[in-house]
Amino acid sequence: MDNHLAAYPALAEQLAARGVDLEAVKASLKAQRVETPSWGYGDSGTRFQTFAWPGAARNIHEKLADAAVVHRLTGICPTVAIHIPWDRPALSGSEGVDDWLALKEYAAQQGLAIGAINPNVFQDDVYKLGSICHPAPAVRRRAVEHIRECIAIGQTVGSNLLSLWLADGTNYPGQDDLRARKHRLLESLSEAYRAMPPAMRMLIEYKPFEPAFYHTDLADWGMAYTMASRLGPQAQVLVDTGHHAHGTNVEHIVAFLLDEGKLGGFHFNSRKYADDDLIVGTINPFELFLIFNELVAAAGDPATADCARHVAYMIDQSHNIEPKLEAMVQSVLNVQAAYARALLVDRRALAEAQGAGDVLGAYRCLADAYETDVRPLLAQVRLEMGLAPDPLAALKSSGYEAKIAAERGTAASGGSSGYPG
Ligand code: RM4
Ligand code: MN
Ligand code: MN
Repeated sequence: MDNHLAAYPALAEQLAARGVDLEAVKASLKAQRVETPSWGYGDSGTRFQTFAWPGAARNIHEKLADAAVVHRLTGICPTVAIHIPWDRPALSGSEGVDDWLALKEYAAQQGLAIGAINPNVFQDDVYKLGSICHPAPAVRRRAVEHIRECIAIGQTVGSNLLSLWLADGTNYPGQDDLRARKHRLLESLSEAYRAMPPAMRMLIEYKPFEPAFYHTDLADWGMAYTMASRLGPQAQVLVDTGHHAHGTNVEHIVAFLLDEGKLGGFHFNSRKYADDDLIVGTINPFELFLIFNELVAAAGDPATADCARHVAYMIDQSHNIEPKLEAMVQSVLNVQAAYARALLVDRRALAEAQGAGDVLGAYRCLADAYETDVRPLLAQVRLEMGLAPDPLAALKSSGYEAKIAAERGTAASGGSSGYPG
């Protein structure tokens, strides 16, 4: 029997003694959803090199097939975010046309649905000085048209999420007029916003630097929030956990946005230095727990429950030196563990300690939950969901990785860098 599963009865007894409603906790864990990104299944690299991985997915069909394996193992990853044009169906078929409806059907056959649509307005030569903030109207038009195409693709594939990240910014003081760029940004976003159907949400991502090094047009959550507020209720902020200056209190941003009804979603990943896109929860598991602590608290508060319920949880990672499937499953397990721990916080005791000014008593409410070994609980949840208690072991014993390595082979390493798709 699985070791963690064997430890469940003792943990259940301990948690029940702490007053935890185990059935409610397990129900929440079963209802959790995490979206995986198509680009996490393919080869990707740093600025310096892309190392080819045996069997790495080469097109959207292979990416979806791999994502389906992750969903079958974890039970909580039924949707996949796509990047346009990296995931154009035409790039995998011989017909050379994009049949998005067929792609939707292919995903459904795999037990999946297409999730967030990510326009790519950063990989064309014309975008050297920006996309929707570019000084030339013709370039802005091209970028807006691409975003509008992505909205239409979303409608065809049944996705209600438009996830926007811009590489716009400047490298040198004086290079462009900062306020003029802000006006172009709002004008372009407004056009895209008006093109969205009523059920679609625009998630606006921010990032302090890179690829631009002097200023970024959407540098932080306040700027993304301002744009989202100006646009209207269908626009919200996307928090990529790797997109902050060092020392930033990300859970505070999360709490603030939840309270304003403007937290739209996450891009989960870990970072040590910059936008490292490492496996979520590997570098900073306590921060991830504190983020989930805010989400669980907001879900339990009638004033914020609606916003909390609609938050889109997405992984945004690039796996440069690690096995893609194993990395994705590990990411999902880390997100689950953070959520499970946050569900164990004794909120009544926490509120009492806060009200009484018991500074360290309040801290210990969080520490007690964080230090609980939730692996037996998660193994039990998987058992109850009809899954293997250890998804990583199940992946290894399935032989899937060896099978795709044999079938797909290894891409020729050409010294390319960045995201070849
Ligand atoms: C950016 C950002 C976006 C992602 C691109 C590839 O840094 O995180 O979300 O789509 O990278
Ligand atoms: Mn991101
Ligand atoms: Mn990023």
